[in-house]
Amino acid sequence: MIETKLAVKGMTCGGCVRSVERVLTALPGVTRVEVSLELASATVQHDEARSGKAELARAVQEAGFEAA
Ligand code: 9UX
Repeated sequence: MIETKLAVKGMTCGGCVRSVERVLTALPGVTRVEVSLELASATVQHDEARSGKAELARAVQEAGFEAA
């Protein structure tokens, strides 16, 4: 289990935060998600053998946001 912090650009309201939380929480091996509008970030605890950093970023991008 590791913790990854992604920079997420493009979130402008609480609905965006919930969207990002939802797509990250849905990934296999994700056990904790904290998304901050103010910090433009998503902090995720995950089993990297099931979902790695690239999968996290891709899920956020597919939801319509920039992630790095
Ligand atoms: Mo808020 Mo985000 O109405 O795409 S959900 S701006």
